[in-house]
Amino acid sequence: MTQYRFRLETGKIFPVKALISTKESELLSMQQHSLSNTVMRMKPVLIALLSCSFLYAGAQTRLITNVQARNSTSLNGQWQYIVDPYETGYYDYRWQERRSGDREAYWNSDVPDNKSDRKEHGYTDKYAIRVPGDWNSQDAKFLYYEGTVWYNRNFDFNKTNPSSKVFLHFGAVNYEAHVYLNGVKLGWHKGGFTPFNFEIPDSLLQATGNRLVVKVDNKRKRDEIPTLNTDWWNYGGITRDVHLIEVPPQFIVDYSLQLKKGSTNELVGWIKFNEAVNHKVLVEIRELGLWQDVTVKGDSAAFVLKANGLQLWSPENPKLYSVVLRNGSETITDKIGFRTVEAKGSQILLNGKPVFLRGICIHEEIPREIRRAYSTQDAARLLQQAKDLNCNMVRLAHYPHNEHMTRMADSLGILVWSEIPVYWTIDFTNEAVLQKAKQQLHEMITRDRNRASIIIWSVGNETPVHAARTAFMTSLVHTARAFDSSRLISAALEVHRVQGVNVVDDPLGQVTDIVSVNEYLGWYGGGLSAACRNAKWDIRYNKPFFISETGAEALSGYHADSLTRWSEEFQEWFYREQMDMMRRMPPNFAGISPWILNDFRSPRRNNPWYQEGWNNKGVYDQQGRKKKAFYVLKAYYDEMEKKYR
Ligand code: GCB
Repeated sequence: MTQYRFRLETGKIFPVKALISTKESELLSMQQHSLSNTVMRMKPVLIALLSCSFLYAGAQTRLITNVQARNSTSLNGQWQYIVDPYETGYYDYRWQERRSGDREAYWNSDVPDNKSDRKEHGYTDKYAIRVPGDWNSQDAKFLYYEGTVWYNRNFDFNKTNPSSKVFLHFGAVNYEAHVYLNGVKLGWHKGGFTPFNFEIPDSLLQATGNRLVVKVDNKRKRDEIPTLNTDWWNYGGITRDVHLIEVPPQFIVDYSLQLKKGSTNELVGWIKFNEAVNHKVLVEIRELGLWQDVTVKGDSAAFVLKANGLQLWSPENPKLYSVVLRNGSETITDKIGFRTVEAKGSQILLNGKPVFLRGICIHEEIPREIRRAYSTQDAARLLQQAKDLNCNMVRLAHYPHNEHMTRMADSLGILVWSEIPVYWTIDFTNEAVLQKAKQQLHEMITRDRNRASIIIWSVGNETPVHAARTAFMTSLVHTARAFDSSRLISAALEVHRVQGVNVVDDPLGQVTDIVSVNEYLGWYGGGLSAACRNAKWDIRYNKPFFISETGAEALSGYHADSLTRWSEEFQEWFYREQMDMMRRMPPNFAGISPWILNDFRSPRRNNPWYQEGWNNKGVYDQQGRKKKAFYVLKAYYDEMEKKYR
C-alpha cells in the first residue's frame, strides 16, 4: 500500500512518497516464523517493517534508538511558554493555518522591529516551566488545562564534526507536537507516550542563537489514542527528555540483539543504518570474549553470534552484558540481558522454566508531588515500591512509560508488561485510528526491543467485544507479532458472568499468547461479600491465564469495619478474599497484577469525602505510605515465590 506523508520544508509542502509497510498479508505471513527464521529468511520484509513511516508523524525520520549512548546534548531545563487556548499563534482570525513567514505566528520572532511595531506574543523567563515535565503540576493555572501551550528555548550548537548529521529527539510530548526551528517547521507528531525525532538540515542550524519552538496540544479527541475517556490525568507538556543527537553521515539507527528462541547460547541480531552502506560493524561483548565483524551491504544486516557460557537474565539474576557496536568513529554501547520467554500450553516459561507473575500495575505518576514521573530517580522510586511488595513483574499501565523505567526494570530484574493506550472505547471502525495505534505500537517496540525485562506487549485495555473491535485488535496483535515475535502478545480483556460463572471467552483470546482479564469481584457489581468466595471460572482457552487487574479503593487512614466501603479494612478484606480465590484458580493461572501500586489522580473520581479527584485503589497511599492491603498482597507473593522457587 502506498501512501503519502507530507514533509514541510521552509513552509512549502512537498508530498513525499513513502512505503507504509504494515500490509496485513506481510504481517500475517511473518507471524508464522520464529525471530531467527524471520531475520534470516524474511530479512527484506522485516527490515522494511522496522523502518516503516506512518501517517501520523510529519517528516519524522526513522526513530533513533538508545539515545543515551549517542553523542547528545540535552535540551532539558527551563523553557519559556505561552498558553494559547484559542490557538492564536497557529491560526489567523479566519481560522486559517498561519503561513511560515507570518509575523504573528508564535514560532516566529517575538521581537518588535522597532518601537512602533505591534507584537502580540512574546516569550520571557517570567513564564517558564521545566522540561521534561508536565505543565499541570508546575503552575496552579495549569491544573485542569487541556489545550495548546507553546514552548520556546534558545540554544547554541557547534558540531564536533562538520560532516555529522544532527537530529532533534523527543522522549515524548503529550499529545500533539509541532516543532519549529528558526522559524521553519521540522515536522509534527501525535501520540503522548512514545519518542520521535527529526533531522535538522545543515542549512537551518546556527552556531549560536537557535530558536526552538514547540506547539504542544493535549486536547482529548474522539479519534485519537487514547480517546476522550480515560481514568487517569491527562498531563500535558514536553513530558520527557529532549536531546540533540549528532551522528556520522552513515550511522546505526537501530539494532537488535537477543537470545535465539529455544537456545541458551546463540544470539540473533540485526543492525539497521540510515542509508545503504558497505561497512563492517564490529559487535563486541567483551565479558564473553566475543568479537565479530558484521558486514553490512545495503542498509541492514542480520547476524548470529555463538555465546558460550552465557548467564541468562532473570528476576533472580538480572545479568546485563555490555554490548558494543563499532561503526568507524561511531561507538554505541548498550546493556543487554539475554533470556527467553514463551507461552507453552498453560504456562509461561522464562528461560524454559514456569514462572508465576507476582505483578502490580503502575501509572507513570509520582502521587506525592502530583506529577508525571520522568526521571531515573522516579523510576527507582516506583520500582523499589514494587520490589518491597515482593513483585517480580509490573504492568506499566496504560501507555508506554519512559525509557528510564524499562531500563531500571532491566537492572532490577523486574518483568514488564508494556502497553499502548488503546483504552476502552476507541473508534474501532476508523482506519485512521488503527494506523495511529499501529504507529504507537511500532514506536513502543522500536524503543524497547532490547530490554530483557519486557516480556509482554499489550495492545490495549478493556475494549468492548464486538466484530469491529475484534478485527481492529486482532490486526494490532498481528502487527505487534510481526514487529517482535520474541515476546508474548496480550491485552487486558473483560470477563462476563453467565449464571454466576465468570466466563472468559473473548474472541481476541484466540490470537493473544496469554489470556488476561481485569476483574473487580467484590468492588464493582453486586453480591460483594460473597463475590470471590462463590466465584467459578470458565476459561475457554488452554493458554496461560493472567489477572491483569483487580482492586478496591481505600482512603488512607480511614479506619472502620471491613464492610465499610472506602476504609482500609474494606480494601484489606477485599484482598484477602481475592487472594483466597487466587489459590483456587484453574491450573493455567499464571499470575496477577492488581490495580494499583499508588493512589493516582483521576478526574472521574468525584466522591467529595473519599476521592476528591483521586482513584484510591493504591496499595500505597498518596504519600507513599503502605495501606493495610499491602501486607495481604505481600504475604501472598511471599507464598507464591516459595512455591515457584
Ligand atoms: C479498570 C481500568 C483502570 C481503572 C480501574 C478502576 O478496569 O483498566 O484504568 O482505573 O479499572 O479503578 O476502575
